[in-house]
Amino acid sequence: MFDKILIANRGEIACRVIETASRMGVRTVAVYSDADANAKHVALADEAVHIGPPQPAESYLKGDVMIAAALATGAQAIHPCYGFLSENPDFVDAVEAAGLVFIGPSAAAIRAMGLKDAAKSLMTKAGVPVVPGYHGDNQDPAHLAQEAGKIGYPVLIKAVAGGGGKGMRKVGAPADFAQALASARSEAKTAFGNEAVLIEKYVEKPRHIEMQVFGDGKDAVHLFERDCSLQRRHQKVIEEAPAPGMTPEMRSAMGEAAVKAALAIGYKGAGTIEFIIDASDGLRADRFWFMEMNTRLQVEHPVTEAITGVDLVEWQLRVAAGEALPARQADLAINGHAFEARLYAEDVPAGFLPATGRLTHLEFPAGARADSGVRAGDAISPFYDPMIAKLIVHGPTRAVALKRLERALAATEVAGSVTNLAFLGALARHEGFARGDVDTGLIERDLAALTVEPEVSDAVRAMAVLVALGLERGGDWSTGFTLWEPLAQSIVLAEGGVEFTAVARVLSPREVAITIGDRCVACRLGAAGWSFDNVVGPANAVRIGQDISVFAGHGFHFTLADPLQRLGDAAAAGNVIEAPMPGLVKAVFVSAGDVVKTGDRLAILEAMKMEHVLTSARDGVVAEVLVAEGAQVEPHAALIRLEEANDA
Ligand code: MV4
Repeated sequence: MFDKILIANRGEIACRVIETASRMGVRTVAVYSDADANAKHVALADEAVHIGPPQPAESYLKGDVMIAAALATGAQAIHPCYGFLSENPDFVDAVEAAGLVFIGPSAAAIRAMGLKDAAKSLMTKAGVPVVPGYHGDNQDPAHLAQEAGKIGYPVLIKAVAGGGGKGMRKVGAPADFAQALASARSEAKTAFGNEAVLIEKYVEKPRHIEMQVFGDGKDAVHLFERDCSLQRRHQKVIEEAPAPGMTPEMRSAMGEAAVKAALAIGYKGAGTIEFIIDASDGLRADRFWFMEMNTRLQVEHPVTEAITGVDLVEWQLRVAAGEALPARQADLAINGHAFEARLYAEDVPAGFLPATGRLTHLEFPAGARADSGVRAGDAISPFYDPMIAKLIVHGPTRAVALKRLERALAATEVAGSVTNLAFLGALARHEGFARGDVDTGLIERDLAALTVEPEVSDAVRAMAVLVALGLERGGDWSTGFTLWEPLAQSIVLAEGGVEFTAVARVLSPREVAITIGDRCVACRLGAAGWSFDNVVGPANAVRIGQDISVFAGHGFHFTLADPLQRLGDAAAAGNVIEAPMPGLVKAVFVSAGDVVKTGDRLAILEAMKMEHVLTSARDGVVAEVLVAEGAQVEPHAALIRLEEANDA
């Protein structure tokens, strides 16, 4: 086994690989860009090497820099994880030329699967079913149109260098073929610098089922299937293993085909054979076809680990270190059912836009595996994939595992960025999904229902008010509980930019009546936490600065609006003179209507035993004096508001 390996990646997958390596006694070297100097993967590794600026092209995609870092630290092997350099055969060649081990397949295996047309020909020869179609060299439009006619419409035009649906066009009738071909070609040329296409029979109601394979260069096994049909715009959302509705016959036919595919290229390491399934008539052993092979560990590998008990990263290290396959096919079996949900920092109502932000609060539930590359306090950077975590659950049956997924999602707490948690929760409760009726069109068909924003209840609002008042654990009348006077307090909270006012009347340390609009919520603190109108309410809530998050199945986020603070925010525009620190207003020299010039004395603030003279930063007219002499003020409190001389 290796003494030390370098992990040429970041985020959750770098953390995942480091964990297994450490468990096996293998020392780890992390690499990091400027954006990742304090990242979790760096903290987990035994040592770390800085590799460049945040842009991936300048850091995580630099093969020569990775190799130099491995040589400098005495690492014997490089683990590429997924993405970045993981499927770059030139990198594999360079790693080997430097006398290092690439933890993954050979460059030749990666090249053999790199182009769709060549891969399809190879698979056909190996006896693996491929989608009926044309994948020859003749790219003449008339010839392609003729081939499309032979295949029978509808057909799908695909870029041979394609991926992620780019350069793909469905054509329903011969009359539309020429135009679709031209547009697929130009998209492929732009995206991949290769305009060659192939034509396939269009598969109706497709399901995406992939087989996990593992080889040692001589022999290969499969570790059953994963169903990744729940996708949105080619982004997987929830994956599971095994596939719902899979029959033993179809599983062994697909497993056999996947092993044939791996053996055909002398495969070494973890790989995935993607199949497309025509599910228009259920799962049938004669309706699956090879799509492509991913020559790396996949994002969704944990569902396979959950049902087989195999640590795929351990297998990767052992095979790369020269060991034979750790198990034979007959040793492998499926235990129960597993789901993985991908938790993203993204703005679902805005059309699933990637989001950024600092995660002020992050809690995962016990009872689920959470693979995450971030901790509370870490930022989601705009430079990388905005995935926060993968939540993986396992159960004896699909129904039990799905319930566990639903509960795990409801108990996941994130503050500081918007997330897709509510969307994942809606999917976990989707009836068709619960029936196992999955196909790649499910999300798009039901998008409106799946993206309905969760309603904010009065209980959730009342909880936010309690947190704003510092009452989440009840009031303590003996030590500095400040609500004696007044016993009623008015609080302004903003909810998605819309403000509401709540009046809280503290009746006792454990009883508060909160009025929001024309409703009154009776809040009572008992052994199980706060109840609202006698219903036990949200489990948890946190306040970080002015931001309050209440967790009640989803995160609901509020901002505490301090009227002085709101005025203070205008200071950036130069209109408001703020208190630079907490203090006592000793004197105010101006009143509304006074004309002031740059440098004029406006007020004196006494703070930290010193007097601070506040002067005007510009010429103007005093619009408003917001404090009186003798007032105690908070930092950033607005003291005086100016306006332009000619505004008045
Ligand atoms: C197909 C297909 C229907 N018929 N091929 C999309 C990305 C690429 N990996 C393969 N894709 C498809 N190929 C034929 N002959 C439908 C898709 C497809 C799809 C496949 C898997 C998962 C999600 C998908 C979403 C839309 C279309």
